[in-house]
Order: sequence, then C-alpha cells, then structure tokens
Amino acid sequence: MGQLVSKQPQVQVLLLGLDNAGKSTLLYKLKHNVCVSTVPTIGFNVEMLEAKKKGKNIALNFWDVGGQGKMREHWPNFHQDTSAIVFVVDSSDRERLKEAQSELENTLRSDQLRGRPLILLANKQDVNDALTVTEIKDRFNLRKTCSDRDWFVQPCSAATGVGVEEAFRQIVQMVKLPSDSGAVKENIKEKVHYLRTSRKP
Ligand SMILES: Nc1nc2c(ncn2[C@@H]2O[C@H](COP(=O)(O)OP(=O)(O)OP(=O)(O)O)[C@@H](O)[C@H]2O)c(=O)[nH]1
Ligand SMILES: [Mg+2]
Repeated sequence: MGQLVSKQPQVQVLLLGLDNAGKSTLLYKLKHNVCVSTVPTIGFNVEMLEAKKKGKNIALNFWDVGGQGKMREHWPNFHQDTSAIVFVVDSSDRERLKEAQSELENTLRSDQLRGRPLILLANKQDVNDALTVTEIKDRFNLRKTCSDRDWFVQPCSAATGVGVEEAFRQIVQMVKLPSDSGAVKENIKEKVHYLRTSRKP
C-alpha cells in the first residue's frame, strides 16, 4: 500500500512597505532569529515559516518585495493569491509617513487584495521618539481605510526582536486558510515562475 502524502495548507503573506522600513530585517529575524545586516532588496526574497492554526500545521510563505520607488510599480505582480498583507512602517521616519500611507492606500485598492487582512507593523520602536501605535493608527486613518477588512497594528523592533513573535502570532491568527492545499515547494516554484514570466522586477 502506498503512503499517504501529507499536504500542509499554505498561505501567501505579502510583506510590503517603503525602502528602509525593515522588511528584510524582519523576515530574517522571523526565519532565523538573527539580526542580519541587509542591503536594499532589488527584486524579492521568499521564506517559508511553519505554524499551527486551528490544530493544523500550516506553511506561511513570506514574500518580501523591495520598497524602493522603482520597485513599487512591481508590487501588483505579487498581489495574486495573497492571504494576508503585512505592511511595515519605519515609525521613526516621520518625514515619509505620508508617502507610506499613500503606498498602503494604493495597495489596499487592489481587487486581488479585497478583504484580505492587514497587519501593520510599527517597526523601529527602539528608536527614540518613534511614533506610537496610537499615533500611527490616527495618522494612517485605518479605521476608515480598513472598514472592509480585519486590521491590526503591532509595535515591534526587527532589530531587537521586541514584538516580532507577537507580530507573527497575529499574522497566523488573522490569515485566512485557502480552501485548497498543495505541495509547498510546488507552489513557491509556480509563483516564482509566474513572476519571472510577467514583467520582471
Ligand atoms: N533601529 C532599527 N533599525 C532597523 C530596524 N529594522 C530594520 N532596521 C534597519 O533599517 C535598515 C533597512 O532595513 P531593511 O530590512 O533592509 O529594509 P527593507 O524594508 O527591506 O528595505 P528595501 O529592501 O529597500 O525595501 C537597515 O539598516 C536595518 O538594520 C529596527 O527595528 N530598528
Ligand atoms: Mg529589503
């Protein structure tokens, strides 16, 4: 008799935010629990993390896409199949808060992301005078912008690790499981193929 192959449900988590927000630092803190020194992401990084949700083992594929101006036009290529949006904000960069808000609002207008939960990470809380969660909620007007989806703002520091585990738990809790499941590696391969054959970052 052949063995049953266990297929873990998997979800795609899209990690977006302006350049220098701390997305890649966060990704590697989550994946390896280390603070790596990063360079600006040209293109994207993808890492799989495992978790338990409703008693099931699930795989979360985190897509970390470069946030520089010229990279942002490629963000829509990553919208397809996204189960949760994680938007990382540099809470110490008051000058670019409006820019971050405008990029978030553009992203949330996507049809492919309709109803998907938003977890906004108020990163760099270790920096003196960083904006608090309350200030960020008010400045981003999230109650209005996200009236049609679940949303949550989590303070964290990808550099020190404070709030990072809580952020991950929140993502796992809010992410919606897709009805169908497949082999994790196959699906990452398929998406990378899709990205390579659409307009390249
Ligand atoms: N103080 C502090 N610095 C941080 C934190 N998170 C990231 N950084 C620093 O911010 C800089 C940018 O971090 P990255 O993770 O490369 O930012 P990114 O969002 O991936 O940027 P792009 O790839 O250009 O989109 C690096 O020097 C990090 O060390 C944090 O929580 N606190
Ligand atoms: Mg990066």
